[in-house]
Amino acid sequence: MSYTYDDQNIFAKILRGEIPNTTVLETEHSLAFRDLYPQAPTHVLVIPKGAYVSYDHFAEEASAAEIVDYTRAIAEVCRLEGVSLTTGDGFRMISNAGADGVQEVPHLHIHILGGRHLGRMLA
Ligand code: DGP
Repeated sequence: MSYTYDDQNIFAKILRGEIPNTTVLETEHSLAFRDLYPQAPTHVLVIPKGAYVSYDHFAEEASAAEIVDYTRAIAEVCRLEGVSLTTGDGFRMISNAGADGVQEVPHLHIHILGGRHLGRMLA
């Protein structure tokens, strides 16, 4: 079975400039912007510009250049937001996928949360 990508999802529209966003960082292959409904003082979504529905899709099919760019963009956002271990007190990364993961927007995004103690979370 292969991955299915719906190019009418909200983040695809953000990438096409059809919906506004508050950009934190843009790189060649990645975009980071503020979550519309922040759950913490820092709540940034980092997405690849390519059409990937989930992390497993991205990891399997993205180029090495896209993967390096995306990985580094996430770290750079943490630094810029003052939550990295070099600039602050830490952060949490979450990526929901599919129905069981309760993924609302079907374009890969990693949530970066920080700026407060986030409590324990495993469920
Ligand atoms: P998830 O459940 O992991 O798919 O989270 C989707 C997140 O996207 C959720 O935290 C709210 C956020 N979101 C939904 N619509 C928009 C939007 O139009 N703009 C922005 N910036 N964030 C959005």
